[in-house]
Amino acid sequence: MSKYTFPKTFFWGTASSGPQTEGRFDGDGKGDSIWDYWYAKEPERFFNQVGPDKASYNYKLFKEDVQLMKATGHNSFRTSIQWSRLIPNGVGEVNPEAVTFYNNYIDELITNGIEPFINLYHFDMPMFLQEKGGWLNRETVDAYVTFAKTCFELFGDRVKYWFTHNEPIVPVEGGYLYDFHYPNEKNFKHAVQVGFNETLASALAIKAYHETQDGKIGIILNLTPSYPRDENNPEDVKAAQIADVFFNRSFLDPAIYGTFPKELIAIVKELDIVPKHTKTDLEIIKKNTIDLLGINYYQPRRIKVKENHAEANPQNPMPEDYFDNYDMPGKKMNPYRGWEIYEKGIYDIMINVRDNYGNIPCYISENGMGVEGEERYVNANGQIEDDYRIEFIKDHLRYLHQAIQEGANCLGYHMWTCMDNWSWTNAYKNRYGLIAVDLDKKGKRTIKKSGYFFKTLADKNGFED
Ligand code: BGP
Repeated sequence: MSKYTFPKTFFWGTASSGPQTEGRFDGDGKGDSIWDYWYAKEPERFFNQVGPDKASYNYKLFKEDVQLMKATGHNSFRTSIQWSRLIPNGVGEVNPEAVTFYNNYIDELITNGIEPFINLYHFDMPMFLQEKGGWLNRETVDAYVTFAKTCFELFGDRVKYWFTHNEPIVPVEGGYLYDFHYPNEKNFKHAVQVGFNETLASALAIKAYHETQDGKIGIILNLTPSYPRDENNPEDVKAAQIADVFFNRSFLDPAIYGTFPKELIAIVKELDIVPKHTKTDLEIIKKNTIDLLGINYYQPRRIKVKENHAEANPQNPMPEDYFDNYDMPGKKMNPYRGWEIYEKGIYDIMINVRDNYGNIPCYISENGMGVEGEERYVNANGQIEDDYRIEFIKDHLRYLHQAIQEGANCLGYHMWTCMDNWSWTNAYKNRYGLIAVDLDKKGKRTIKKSGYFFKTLADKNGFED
């Protein structure tokens, strides 16, 4: 029998976000985000045409939710403050209903012994700012910094773990390269500008935080280890390194070292798509780096040298002009999400951070498995028996444990997610929660088998098998 015990004070919990859980209700004063706008405009882009309007009713049910977090072993929990809820137009008036809601939610968590981790931006641009260009517009950076400062002033006395962004590469990919977020552009130049402005906004928020507050501030990145098809083929290896630069190091390097990878700089120069910036911007990015790294891990990236040149269009360059994705035979898949499951990736990320990023304090800020049709696993007592999720957790934790044994500075493990929630255009297709949400019964909650497993895991600070 093997025993996996994690460090004392390890963070056990889950992550979620405001737009995916809260919902919108009469009198709450929330303004439109890009999601409210896009859903109203093109509901058919969302699975079963379900929008973000009710989400998981967390705005109404947060007290019950905190009790359920306790029942499932949480000592910490992440959510995000919706910018368009706190400041409905993105700039200007603060919404008093939002202040009351977030104060009550944060206080409820703390009273129940759950450390709140708060993220500032989770894909949810206020529509008012998007109309003026969103992250393409430098004014959005200033508006974001004001939003961040407002959050620190209002909640910083109690919240000691802050994050500037969740997965900042995703708005770049979804909104400006691959058409899965509003504004659905395919424009590499814009994509690069958006990424740069997000990085600058993050550094400015970190600066403001360190000047006035005493907790920790970081960023949450979805790291997708980039594996070459053939490790002995230098061309495959080079292609995998370029994919790593685009999708991981583009945010990881500035977050930790305050600089952009030289390979990335060379490519944007070659393509003449260097983002607009000043010398001062670069100094700000250089000086204001993170205290703590959140790592979301779902899937690796398999890469081979570019073989298919036919699709490249010089008028409209794309990252894929530099590599091909490799469909590795025999890989283990989550068929519902279409993502590969590769447990050792979590270990490889940790070792990379240990060896190449100064072993900065980090934690797993998301890891999880979205499954469609979980109703078929309901037992006679109404509980979903999601043994596949329990196996998924254990399979990843064994590798995480090994990395910690080998010196990785990992402070915790958060699952995605607590309650089943609204997954952007996938809406409620794939369920990720430790707790089921019945949308036909106004969000009625039922703890899944994995929720009870997680409670034991957290109580014992590990598991045996
Ligand atoms: C991450 C996001 C989450 C969440 C999760 C699951 O990328 O931070 O917001 O949604 O992935 O992915 P999806 O909802 O696309 O299935």
